[in-house]
Amino acid sequence: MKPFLALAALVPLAAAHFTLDYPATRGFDEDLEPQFCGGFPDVSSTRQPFPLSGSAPILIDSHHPSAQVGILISLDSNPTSFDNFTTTSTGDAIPMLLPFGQITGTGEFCFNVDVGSLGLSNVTNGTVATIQVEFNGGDGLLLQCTDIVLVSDYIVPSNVTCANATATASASDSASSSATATGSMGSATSTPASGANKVGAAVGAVLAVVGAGVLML
Ligand SMILES: *[C@@H]1O[C@H](CO)[C@@H](O)[C@H](O)[C@H]1NC(C)=O
Ligand SMILES: *[C@@H]1O[C@H](CO)[C@@H](O)[C@H](O)[C@H]1NC(C)=O
Ligand SMILES: *[C@@H]1O[C@H](CO)[C@@H](O)[C@H](O)[C@H]1NC(C)=O
Ligand SMILES: *[C@@H]1O[C@H](CO)[C@@H](O)[C@H](O)[C@H]1NC(C)=O
Ligand SMILES: *[C@@H]1O[C@H](CO)[C@@H](O)[C@H](O)[C@H]1NC(C)=O
Ligand SMILES: [Cu+2]
Repeated sequence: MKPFLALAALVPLAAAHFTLDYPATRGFDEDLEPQFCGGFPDVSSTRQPFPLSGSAPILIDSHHPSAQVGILISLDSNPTSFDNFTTTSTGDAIPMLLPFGQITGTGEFCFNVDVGSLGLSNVTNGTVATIQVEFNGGDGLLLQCTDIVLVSDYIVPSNVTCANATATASASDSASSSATATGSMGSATSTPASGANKVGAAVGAVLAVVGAGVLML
């Protein structure tokens, strides 16, 4: 009973976070968002088409006044671990689809990515993939996944608007900042190539923060 009450008390901290809006997320549950694929480990039954090559938008909505954002891609049909987003089944390294960078302001953000630019072998029309967005707005690492099929010359729907919100930082959001978690992601920014280890460290930091919250009551 007591741990349950403690977690309920933490909910206001989690009330901000972020959503993945395009390609559509597997699912969103703000309490599960720190988990692998945002707590939705199962592949979607239908995959969304996504450009095989050329610039393509990924849209998120940030509810934190500033955040670190990085984007990973896995070519496995059913990725089950962060390893599957850093290494192919044949052992080749997968570069980040978008290296970690800083965004400032709340609202919609658009990141232009190009799967073709990664130079991955055997990626052709019809290859399946999963994109995982990593986000840290100061309350720990948060994750969202989307399942796609890569299609030649695919045109993204015209209602997918690639634009960034202007900064509208709110005072209540900044209260959720956690120096510990921000520090972990800060170091990931400078060394994107070792992202997998940093992800583990950041997830550990989140669990430590949650654990501390439980112990305090
Ligand atoms: C996914 O990662 C796990 C280890 O985390 C590994 O056992 C598995 O072989 C990987 N899948 C593929 C298809 O590479
Ligand atoms: C590419 O596909 C070929 C034929 O299916 C296979 O032999 C080869 O191992 C694959 N290469 C990689 C890097 O996956
Ligand atoms: C790519 O695959 C789609 C669906 O399978 C097909 O409709 C399309 O013609 C293919 N495009 C090319 C350039 O092969
Ligand atoms: C675009 O329109 C489709 C329906 O045509 C809708 O399902 C989708 O959510 C819209 N996407 C965005 C980003 O508004
Ligand atoms: C939005 O901001 C991100 C991060 O600064 C940047 O990478 C992206 O190009 C921007 N998108 C647009 C449409 O300006
Ligand atoms: Cu949050």
